[in-house]
Amino acid sequence: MLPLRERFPAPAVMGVVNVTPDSFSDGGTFLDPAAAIAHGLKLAAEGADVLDVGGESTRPGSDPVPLEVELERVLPVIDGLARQTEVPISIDTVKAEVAEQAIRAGAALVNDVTALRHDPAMAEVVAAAGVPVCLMHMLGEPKTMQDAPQYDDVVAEVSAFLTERAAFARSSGIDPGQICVDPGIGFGKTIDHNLALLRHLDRIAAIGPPVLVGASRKSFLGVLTGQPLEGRDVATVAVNLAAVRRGAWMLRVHAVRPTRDALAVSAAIEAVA
Ligand code: HH2
Repeated sequence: MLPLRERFPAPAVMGVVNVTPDSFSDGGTFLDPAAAIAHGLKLAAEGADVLDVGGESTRPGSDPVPLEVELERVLPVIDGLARQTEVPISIDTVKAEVAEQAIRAGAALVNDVTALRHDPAMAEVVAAAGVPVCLMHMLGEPKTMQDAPQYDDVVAEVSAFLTERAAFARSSGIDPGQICVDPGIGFGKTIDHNLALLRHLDRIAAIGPPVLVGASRKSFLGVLTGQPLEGRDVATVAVNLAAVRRGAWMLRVHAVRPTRDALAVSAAIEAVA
């Protein structure tokens, strides 16, 4: 399989399709499979390179979702999208069983916010299917991760974690070219931690694997701008342009159009001799 960087040349865009009643930014909006599929097709038409389907919220304070419930939410959406668009589908899950069934239904990437730590069977499922995997940093668990996150040096610690996880993924038989890493903006991080990771994203990129960044509509943008959730897409674009300049490869966003437009303008300027 083509390495991720060649298959999805930077800067690539991942559109979020949350099939949950409680996601922080769009919970409940797309719980009906038909609505979720229609939303995914809209994001594909707007230029998403990947559609990330998730059935379990990982917002701060959220509770885990039982296996059967998660499967019921994501499988019809993945199946429907896979039939109606060529855009590859990613499954956002920490459960090996969900990943396995999602891949059978048409998913082509696994996005694991625990970086293969939650479910001991996950690495094997990914390796056996030969699909790409995203390894994300999270301090603690969603239920408690924002209580009082502390680091001596957040960039160094997140870099060391992602380096170790990428080595673990390789040692589990996952193709090195199919691994990407993610600093996990908002996952056990204060505003200052998020900003430091974005400011020094080049150090995360220097680890080696392509870097995914998921800052879309997150609460630190609300604090910085005073905007409610629905007003954070301009701030999201600003973060994403800064991230791309520092080496981000793929941007995970709820609104694909604004990020695509900003990237087009930025690329046109950079292309001038
Ligand atoms: N953020 C969220 C979920 N999955 N995956 C990666 N790789 N990186 C992220 O930053 C990331 C992620 C949280 O955002 P969202 O899906 O909108 O909310 P929720 O978890 O509440 O469904």
